[in-house]
Amino acid sequence: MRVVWSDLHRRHDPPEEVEAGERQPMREHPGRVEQILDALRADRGFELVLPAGSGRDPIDAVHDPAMVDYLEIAWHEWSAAAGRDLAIPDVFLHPRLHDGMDPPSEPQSPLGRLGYWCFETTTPMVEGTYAAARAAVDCAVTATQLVLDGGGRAFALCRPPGHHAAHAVFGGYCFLNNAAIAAQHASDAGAGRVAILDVDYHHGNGTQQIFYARRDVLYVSLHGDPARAYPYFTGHAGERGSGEGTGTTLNLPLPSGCDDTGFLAALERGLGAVVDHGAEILVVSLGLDTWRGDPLGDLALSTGGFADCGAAVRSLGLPTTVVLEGGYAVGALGQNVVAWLRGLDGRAPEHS
Ligand code: SP5
Ligand code: ZN
Repeated sequence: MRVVWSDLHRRHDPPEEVEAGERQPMREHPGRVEQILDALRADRGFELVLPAGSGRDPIDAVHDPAMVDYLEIAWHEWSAAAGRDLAIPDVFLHPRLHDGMDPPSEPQSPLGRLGYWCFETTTPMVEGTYAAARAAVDCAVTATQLVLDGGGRAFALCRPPGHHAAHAVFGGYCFLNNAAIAAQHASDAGAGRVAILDVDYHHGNGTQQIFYARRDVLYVSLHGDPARAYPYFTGHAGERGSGEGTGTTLNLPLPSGCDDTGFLAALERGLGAVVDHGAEILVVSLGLDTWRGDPLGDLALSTGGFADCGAAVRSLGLPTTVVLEGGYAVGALGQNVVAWLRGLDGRAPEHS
């Protein structure tokens, strides 16, 4: 299987994030990709390739171009105004702020502008953040193009991740929605009906929103129930899509402690929806933060469970692009990615 990666991810390396009101070391850091690369190389079953530059068009096809323009200059503008080099918003555009008044417009202040486009505090920007985010998109688009050209499967080793980035707002460690851009790229290339399967621990609010009213793109997500899990505001079972897209969003919220058996049962439901949709191509948002030792999650999947998940997705027989999302237990991240991808590749687990 081919793996598309870029070392430009290293340029996004903020030292800290603000989680639950505390500064702490950034969980979404370059070591994640280094660990995965080591495991992929050791396996010898993967061919590492670099991305082609895909330009702005596939990005502007899913995001507000004004947000992308902003991301390009955000760090420079904010850091100059704030006199600091780690850009984290301290004010946010809340939807009720303008109740009973004219709708908001983009603020003129650089300090206000960051909170207009970003929705939370765990998504700091540094000077190289935009370059890294663009390279992650290039990885996703290149991997999808490999799948469109040759069938089969490819893995986009994207960092920063993408599924929390919505049409016109970013957050959740995400700036540009790699998986949504991949899915739209496939659709624009004439691939037909597209399905996105999101197995990250967190609900992919951005991906859901981008395709919420679309009938041709199915979004299926397995995740920690938003009653207890970030991003809290989306991912309830009752969210099913809107307008002609009603029924092409499927949320499968999971209880704390959900193990391999419970997750695989929900995955079978999700795969059934992919089949019923008549999908001709699949994009997987692969988060490994469902692992039992992950510091951000509370599910209980094992490494062997990941192999079973990959094998279950393989059984669909669809051309498939797998896009990396979360996973923060860095010591186990490489083995977990390899297990999942070996399952997708139809290869036996490493130690059995
Ligand atoms: C791509 C991805 O996995 N993004 C996740 C972003 C989560 N950032 C905020 C997490 C805040 C929740 N804190 C719960 C702590 C549990 N120990
Ligand atoms: Zn996640």
